[in-house]
Amino acid sequence: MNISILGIPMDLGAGRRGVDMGPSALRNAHLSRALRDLGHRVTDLGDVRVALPESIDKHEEGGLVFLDPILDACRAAAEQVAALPEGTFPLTLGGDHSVSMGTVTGNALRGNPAGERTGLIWVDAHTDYNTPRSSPSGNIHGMPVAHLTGLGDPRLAGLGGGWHMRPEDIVMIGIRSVDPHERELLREAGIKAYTMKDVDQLGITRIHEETMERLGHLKRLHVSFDADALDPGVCPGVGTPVAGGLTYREGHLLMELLSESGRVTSMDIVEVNPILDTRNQTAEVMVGMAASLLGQRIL
Ligand code: NNH
Ligand code: MN
Ligand code: MN
Ligand code: MN
Repeated sequence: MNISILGIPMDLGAGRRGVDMGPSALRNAHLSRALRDLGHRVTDLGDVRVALPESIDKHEEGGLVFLDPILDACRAAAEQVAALPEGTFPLTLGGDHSVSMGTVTGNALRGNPAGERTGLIWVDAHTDYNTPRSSPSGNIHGMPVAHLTGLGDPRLAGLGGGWHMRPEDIVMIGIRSVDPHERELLREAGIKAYTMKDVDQLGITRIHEETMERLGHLKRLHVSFDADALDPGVCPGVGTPVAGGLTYREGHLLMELLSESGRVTSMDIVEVNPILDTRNQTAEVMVGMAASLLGQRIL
């Protein structure tokens, strides 16, 4: 397969600094080499240009922190991804999770004259379904899925022109932290979310089967993998750790099963924060997750 790597070194959407170094940390953990060793052709497109928080005002408007520069970076990411040739697998590196408004939009619109729908598998401790009104923090990384479905601020929700994700095309896995108003919005939208309780009770195998069935009508599937979905013991380098996450093997099993399905067409790795990490462990673990999704097998 042809894989194109694109970094979005942005921490403007998060409450803590440092995820802007995520793409470097992942490259330092030998991302390209790991994928080449699996037989893929890998092109690293470098990074999207992102404003530095030091060089702009931290203005907050309507419950949104750093709206304009985040919009710019998401637009640039969407454009670059949408322009990739068909048959290429885009592997996009955050950055905080607000980058996914750009990457998912770019992937959904890429080479798609027939308007095929795209499914979204959101692997995260959080549901990221806040709007500016429901958000307790104003941090845009807690809002990408809501905006992808058209809720919230019209500028962020308008990144895809008139395009929006359909709530029924979204499945979330690993969930264990949801804000009070966010919970109501999720319920209203009817988004399927597998909590950690579901992971404990059903197991990853069953969750994967149900996910494939639920998204069975879709030809394009995007996996957005927030490093904080994994347990903080496995991935300590994240800004909003929540205890009781996916184990190392649960993460790999999910990626292995998705890989075997042959249906995933793009992926993000986000929220890797090397400042908060231990010897780049989180980046190394996430490189392993990408490798499992892209065909690495034990035997
Ligand atoms: N729900 C919180 C908020 O909206 C935290 C979001 N943090 C994340 N999401 N890391 O994945 O501010
Ligand atoms: Mn997230
Ligand atoms: Mn998260
Ligand atoms: Mn819109």
